[in-house]
Amino acid sequence: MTDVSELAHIAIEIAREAGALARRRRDEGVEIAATKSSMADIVTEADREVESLIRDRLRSMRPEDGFVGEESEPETGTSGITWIVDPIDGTVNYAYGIPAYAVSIAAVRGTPEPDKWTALAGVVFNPVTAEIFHASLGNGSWLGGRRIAVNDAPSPAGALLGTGFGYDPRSHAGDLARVARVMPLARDIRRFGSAALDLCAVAAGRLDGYFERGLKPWDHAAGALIVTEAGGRVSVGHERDEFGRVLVVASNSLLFDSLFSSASGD
Ligand code: LIP
Repeated sequence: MTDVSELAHIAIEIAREAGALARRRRDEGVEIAATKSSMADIVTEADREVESLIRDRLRSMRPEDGFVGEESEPETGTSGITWIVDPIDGTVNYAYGIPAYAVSIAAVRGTPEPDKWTALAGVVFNPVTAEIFHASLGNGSWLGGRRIAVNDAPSPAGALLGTGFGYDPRSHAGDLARVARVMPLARDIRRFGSAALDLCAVAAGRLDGYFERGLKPWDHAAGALIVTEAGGRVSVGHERDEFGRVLVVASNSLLFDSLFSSASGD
């Protein structure tokens, strides 16, 4: 029987060390190492260095587990557990010095694909605010030592919603059309620039809901568990748009169906 609390404890310890490294490198000055899917999709030397630290720590603490990270080749383990890692989620914020980026580490059981895995533990750590969100399956969601829950008291003013836009400029018209469809539900929209922190904001009741097309498994693996363990609902879609992007929707249970329906219309 897997001790999910132990997996969360390991992820918390490593996320804190990795976050401290990311912040140190940010303070020293950030170098763009390369671009990926588009000119806007950047990777920094720190992304690579932080993921390497996380991978090394996991290899020594959990040598039989698999690994899937944003910046390095996947590795299949023998334990049935795989670590899904985004070393610095909110990379563009990080490069610009905006204090909204996070280390995201999740442990999942089964095939490491979002529609097949069972998330067991998730940690999202913002090293600038020192806020660490964490959850393990069946044990609730926490911000540090404080229990958190989604906001299930809808405001008559409407929902405060988070979203994001893809790196491919060709996808922006569709993204904006999606925002227009969702707007009748909203009092306002926030675009923080880190999916992991957006999902944690839903879990903590700082956002009523979040929707975005184009996330990768490492963007949402930890945050999605933190939402569901906080009493929320999360959908990671199967159908892909013309740019191959799936839709992620997360919110409290009261808002979910209407948000999912409006955000899915494309
Ligand atoms: C980012 C997400 C963000 C999304 C960006 C990008 P990255 O992840 O956190 O919500 O809008 O397009 O996917 O690239 O910083 O790890």
